[in-house]
Amino acid sequence: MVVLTKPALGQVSLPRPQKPSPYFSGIPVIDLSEPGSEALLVRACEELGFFKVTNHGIPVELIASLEEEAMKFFALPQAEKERVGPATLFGYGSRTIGSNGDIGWVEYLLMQITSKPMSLPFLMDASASSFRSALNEYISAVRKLACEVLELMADGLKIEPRNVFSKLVMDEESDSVLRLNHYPPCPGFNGTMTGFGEHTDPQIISVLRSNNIAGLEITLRDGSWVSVLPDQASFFINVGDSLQVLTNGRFRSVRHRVLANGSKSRVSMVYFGGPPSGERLAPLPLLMAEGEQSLYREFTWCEYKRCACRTMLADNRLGQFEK
Ligand code: GA4
Repeated sequence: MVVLTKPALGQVSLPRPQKPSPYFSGIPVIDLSEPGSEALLVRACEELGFFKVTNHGIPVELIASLEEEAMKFFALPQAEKERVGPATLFGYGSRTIGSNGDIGWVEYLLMQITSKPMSLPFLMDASASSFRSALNEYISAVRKLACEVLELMADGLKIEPRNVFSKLVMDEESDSVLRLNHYPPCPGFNGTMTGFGEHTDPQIISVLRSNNIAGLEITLRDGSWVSVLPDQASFFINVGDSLQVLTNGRFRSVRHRVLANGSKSRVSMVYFGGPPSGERLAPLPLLMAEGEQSLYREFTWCEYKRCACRTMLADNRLGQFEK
């Protein structure tokens, strides 16, 4: 009889080292305190599907306190962290991403956001209460920021009501996720390892904040990879697949990846704003020019998520829904 045992995490073969790409100086910067930024923002969504926001109004203390809690968690003994996972979907995960064999030099906590405050039942000790309050405050601030950015997008596209996108992530039933990622240093590598393989985000919008350690790379329209200069004081926004569909391909869901650093820990905190499970996703008629055909067949978010769970990170998931 052949007995198949799951390899211990330490034995998972690691992704091949990669060479970092050149820094790109053209990442659009949207200053939220400047009136009239909506046109710039729309251009950034069309051209790159990615931009940076400054003057976002989220207090540094709030960001620092969640980062500190996350680092405290990742510094726990492995056995303790593993009590919280492995993440079939939610919980703690290390090196394995999703359930179809993707691996990366990363450990993470993946948490579902509901309309109720996070309870973190998996964290039993006293530290759970400070972690919980840092998470809850961070989530409400970052959801508000996502909402503001989505409303500016509607303004820039000159469509009404301006909450046409934001209502999807503000809904009580929104299916949103928070991911805390830790890319530990990889000793012995002068170059870098794949921390999180290339993919697009399935949701509407992703709001990312990282510490000042580089690693995030995005593709430009010609398919070339570029590195993003980290900026711990700002947030980076990704257009997700669902927003690409709602805009009939006008906005671009950005393909991105993370390379782990040879000597320093990178920590990122990402909010993925998704619609309610039963929400039908199709191009907004308001955005279609006369005679314009929809590029996608209609599907629900639940259907798309199920499809995401069956695919590998690098797969072109939207391809299955193109007409
Ligand atoms: C990418 C964006 C989010 O991190 C995530 C990821 C999810 C997971 O980690 O379970 C997925 C990935 C992400 C897309 C394809 C599938 C699902 C891993 C994977 C191989 C939480 C999400 O929603 O989609």
